[in-house]
Amino acid sequence: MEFIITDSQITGIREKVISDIRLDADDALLLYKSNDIIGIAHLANFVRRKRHGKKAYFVYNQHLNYTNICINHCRFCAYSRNKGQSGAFTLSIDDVRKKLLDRIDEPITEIHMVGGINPELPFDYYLDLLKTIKEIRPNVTIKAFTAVEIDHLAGLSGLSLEDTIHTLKAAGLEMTPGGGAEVLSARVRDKLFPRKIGHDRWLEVITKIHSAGLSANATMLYGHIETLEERVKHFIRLRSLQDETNGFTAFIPLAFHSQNTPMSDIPSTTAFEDLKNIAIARLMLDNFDHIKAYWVMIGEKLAQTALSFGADDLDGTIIEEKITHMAGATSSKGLTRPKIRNMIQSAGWEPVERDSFYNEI
Ligand code: V47
Ligand code: SF4
Repeated sequence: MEFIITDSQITGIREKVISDIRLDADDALLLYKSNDIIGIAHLANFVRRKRHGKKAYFVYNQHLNYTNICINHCRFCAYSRNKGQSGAFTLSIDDVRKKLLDRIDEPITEIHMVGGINPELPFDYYLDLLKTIKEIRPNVTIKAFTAVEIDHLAGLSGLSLEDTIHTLKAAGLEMTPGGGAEVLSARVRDKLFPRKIGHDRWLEVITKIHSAGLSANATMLYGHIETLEERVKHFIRLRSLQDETNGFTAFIPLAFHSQNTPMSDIPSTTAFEDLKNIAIARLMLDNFDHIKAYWVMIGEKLAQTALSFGADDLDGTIIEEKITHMAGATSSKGLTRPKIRNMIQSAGWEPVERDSFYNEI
């Protein structure tokens, strides 16, 4: 395989990638500092093709946000509200039932459900959410509650963290979304999300999720105040945990959208940065099967291009995305199957509809 690398600083990394030698933190920093985007793309695409050939995955999913009332007040969040504030909402179990029934004729295979940390909701509410979804759609996979929510639920349930997770699993939880990781750095947390669990606890909760036999994803919120070194540390922390548990399914980089947040002066990430970040994630996270180009964050056109920069998955149809759109995302709120298939096919890849665990449908 011919690689076109023009930056002599990263030719050593090419040898490592070809020989399947794990990259270290210094390699990742060299890649971040290099402007040889085509060279980096070649390397990431080599790894991506070795794992997945021509396949590019998507899922037919539905997002449910059960509440936006949240006591954490993360500075990057445009979605959350205080109780009583205009726009604040909490879905009743009947509202959830209605949202599910509204789309009952669609071939949805995954429900993605997250919400704010709303102190008024009892533990039983969360169990009822899961049971209601399973009652109405017995065959969907429920991917719900980030490690931040699971930590909060352990506080509510009066049970240990392990028993809380087992109780949620018994009610239908099968997988957790990657959110809440943000950047696994104490410095960034102190500045942006001091009320949310720190990186040690996030990793601990994920370890327990994995050991309960549930799968979890991992995200990274980038493009705010984090340094390149902090991004790299984030990768290394995720990779080390994956070495231990092998419980992560996919990694999803999340580009920060600043509109309607206290950090609205921070400009959007650029296409160059988004693509480079995806490629470096593919190269660093050698023990993750899947890297998602989340079209909601980076737009449909860039997500399509990202399939040649290491990504193998576009996430899903979604229909009603709130978190990023409240922060100014200009992507669609949802995509149809033919649209996603066309995005994949017209970029030269083979569309594969999958379930949450990447079984082909
Ligand atoms: O943790 C919040 C992020 C996350 C903003 O696992 C923002 O398949 C950008 O977990 N700009 C939640 N991002 C979303 C999440 C997710 C999304 C897609 C797929 C999966 C998966 C998981 O949303 C939060 C936070 O990092 N977020 N505000 C914002 N203004
Ligand atoms: Fe709350 Fe999540 Fe928004 Fe933070 S990102 S304020 S935890 S809803």
